[in-house]
Amino acid sequence: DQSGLAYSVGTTLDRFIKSKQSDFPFASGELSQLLRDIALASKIVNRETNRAGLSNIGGAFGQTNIQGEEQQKLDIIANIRFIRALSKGGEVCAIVSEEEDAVIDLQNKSGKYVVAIDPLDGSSNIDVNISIGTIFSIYRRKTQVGSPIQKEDIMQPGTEQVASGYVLYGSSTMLVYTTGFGVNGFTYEQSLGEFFLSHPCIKSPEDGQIYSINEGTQDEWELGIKDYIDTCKSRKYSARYIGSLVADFHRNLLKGGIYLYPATQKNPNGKLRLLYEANAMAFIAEQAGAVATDGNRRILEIKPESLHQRTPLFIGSKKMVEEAMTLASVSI
Ligand code: AHM
Ligand code: MG
Repeated sequence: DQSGLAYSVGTTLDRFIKSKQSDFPFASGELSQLLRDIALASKIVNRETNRAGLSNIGGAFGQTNIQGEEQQKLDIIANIRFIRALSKGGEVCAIVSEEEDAVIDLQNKSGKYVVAIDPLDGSSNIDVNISIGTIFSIYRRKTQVGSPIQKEDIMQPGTEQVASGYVLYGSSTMLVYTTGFGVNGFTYEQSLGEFFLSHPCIKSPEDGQIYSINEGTQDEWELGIKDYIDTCKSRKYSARYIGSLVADFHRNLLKGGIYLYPATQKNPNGKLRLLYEANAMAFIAEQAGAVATDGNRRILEIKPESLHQRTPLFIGSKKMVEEAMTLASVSI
């Protein structure tokens, strides 16, 4: 059921998740609970993000640290908040986080889900009051529930995701997610402390007129990428680059556009991480009718080899990504 339309705009996230449980006839409701846990943690991070500018003013919120410790950075706070929410919920057995070198094994005997998360993406934008985001992927563990976590539970290709999503802390805060039955977006109403369905059944325009790439590295791109960006310019497309994947992706998803992070000298495999950045966005993109590739392969089909593996990423409106890839392959 792709409609989501049986539910009027204004439905709360909780109610929406509950009503969608019938998409999984044999499910026990744990995935629903897990999504609610993530939503709760994102509300806390939203609160911290909103007052980030004040967080270094000692005692402004009665938060003076009695040990005299330095205030923690927002990305660390977000990491702690999400890990806490995911550990307490009981549905998750292991977490992969951008902020942690190793897999976090929660030693949870009943948890059947694995979560990969970038708790606060867009690090260069955190201190300067520009949109940032949280990105998450949810997998079902492959080995038996209750047994020790194995590599195969963690290193799953994106096609195995049971859900993915992002939270955008922007001019308003939004949570967008998919469980493989279309994409729905919810806007946070601060005064009520609730996410409300505001963007049911998001579909990406097939074509668009926005391109998003860090042009400072132009001299390092393969020729085809440069050809494509020159084509965008010849058509007077708009260049838009926030430097927060969530924000750039979200805008392009709604308006039509392409986001590109190719290989560069500094990042020969691209910059973005497969497990907790590219896969989540690729699942959402495909569910909305858009496309995500590393230049050769569908992002979702890449078999991960390491936890923090990077990948080039070309994602967005179908026609734009296809044209970019055609030019890229011509020049090889
Ligand atoms: P981060 O995880 O350190 O925040 O890096 C990921 C971010 C993305 O959100 C963004 O699209 C990209 O890095 C921007 O990179 P650059 O500054 O190289 O253009
Ligand atoms: Mg990141």
